[in-house]
Order: sequence, then C-alpha cells, then structure tokens
Amino acid sequence: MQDLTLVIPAKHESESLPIFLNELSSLNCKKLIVLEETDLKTINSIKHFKDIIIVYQKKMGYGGALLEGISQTKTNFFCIINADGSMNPKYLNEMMQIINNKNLDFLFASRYEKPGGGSDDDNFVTSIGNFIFTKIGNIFFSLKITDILFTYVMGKTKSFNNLDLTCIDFALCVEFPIKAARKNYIIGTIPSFERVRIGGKKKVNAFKDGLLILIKMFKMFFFR
Ligand SMILES: Nc1nc2c(ncn2[C@@H]2O[C@H](COP(=O)(O)OP(=O)(O)OP(=O)(O)O)[C@@H](O)[C@H]2O)c(=O)[nH]1
Ligand SMILES: [Mg+2]
Repeated sequence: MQDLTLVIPAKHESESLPIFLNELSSLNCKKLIVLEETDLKTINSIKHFKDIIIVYQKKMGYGGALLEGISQTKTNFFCIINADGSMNPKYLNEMMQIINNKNLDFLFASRYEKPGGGSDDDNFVTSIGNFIFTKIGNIFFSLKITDILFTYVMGKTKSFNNLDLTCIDFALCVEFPIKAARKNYIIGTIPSFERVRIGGKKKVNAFKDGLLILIKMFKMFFFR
C-alpha cells in the first residue's frame, strides 16, 4: 500500500471528510485531497490531520479535481475514492492485490456485481440512470464493466495520465473507461457495496449531470 495514493475529490464535505479520514488513518498509503481554495469550511475541518496532502484545484469541477490530483500523484498506483464516505475502503487491499496479480491497468469497483455488490445510496432514478449508461457503454463502446458511473477505480498512475482526459465535469466518469478501452488497457472489475454518504449534501444533479454525460457519450461515439 506504500505505492498507492488515494485521490479524494472534496467539495463542501466538512461533515463527511474528517470522519472518513479517521477511517483511513490506519492505512499505509498516501492520502491526497483535492478541493477548491475557497472551500474554507472543508479545509478547516481537516486541518488537524498531519498525514494528508492537500491540492487546491485550478480547474473547477469533479473531473478537474481528479485530473489535477492524479497528475500530481507520485506513487505508481492511485485510487479515486470520494470524500463522502460512500466508497468503502475495506476493498482497497484486495483491489491492490488483484491489480498486481493480474497486472491490470485499471480495476473498476461495481455496485451491480454479485456476490457483494450493492448500494444503500442509490435511489430509483440513479439506479435506472446507472443501468442505462452502463448499457450504452457496453453496446456502443464495448466496455467490459458493469457500473460505469461509480468511479471507485484503482489503477496505474502512468496509464491514467496517458489517457489524455479532458472533461472537468462529471462526464469524466464515462470519458475515463471509454478512452481506457480505446487504448486497449487491461481492465478488471470487483463487486463493491456502496454506503450512504456520512453527512452533507449531494453534488450530483441526476438530470443536469446525466444530460452532460449523455452528450459526452454521444460526441465520443460519433466524433471519437
Ligand atoms: N474537488 C471537487 N470535488 C467535487 C466536486 N464536485 C463533487 N465533488 C466530490 O466528488 C464526490 C462525488 O460527489 P457526490 O456529491 O458524493 O456525488 P454522488 O455520490 O452522486 O452523491 P451522493 O449520492 O449524495 O453521495 C464527493 O466526494 C464530492 O465532494 C468539485 O467540483 N470539486
Ligand atoms: Mg457520493
């Protein structure tokens, strides 16, 4: 785990992030939090943590946060894990082992694989949306993943930085696996159970962000 950096995007997560960082405290890996410099409430909520790296994002958005965080990662492996605590870190050890044993570029956690997958955070709209977007990915882009929008992903830092990703919004969730498949990177999946967020508010708008994601998939299919 020493060669792993957890890349944690955080926006207005003062309720969740300190609790989540406590949960991560026993893990022997780097923890890099990406947030906006103006998000003082979140920054103050974690200022007593010593073993963390804070990156202030220059570009706005969830995608911008991940691109900057991973480009500044110094370890050979990274893992995207959200600040709200919904992605359970108990899978990290096993994810690292699978990546090493199978020499994967990327390992995507999936809420829709059994045994073990599931979600306490999904509602009717998000589960239908996830199903439809995952199917579009499977049919139109031949993606061999079962949960395109979760974006709890571990992988090789070099492989990620070679993808030339450009989305600074939530559409990065689909640009990432599509470009990874187009570059013939070796991809695996693992079942994972999603928890409810610890506190605070959701940043994703199912309809607005869903539309952005759909437009991105449309453009990537017709214009590559
Ligand atoms: N740095 C940064 N982080 C962001 C931004 N937008 C969202 N995030 C973080 O990205 C993660 C995913 O956002 P969430 O609000 O949890 O989205 P969600 O999982 O669909 O929503 P919930 O169901 O409420 O958990 C969280 O850790 C957010 O704090 C952003 O613009 N910048
Ligand atoms: Mg969340």
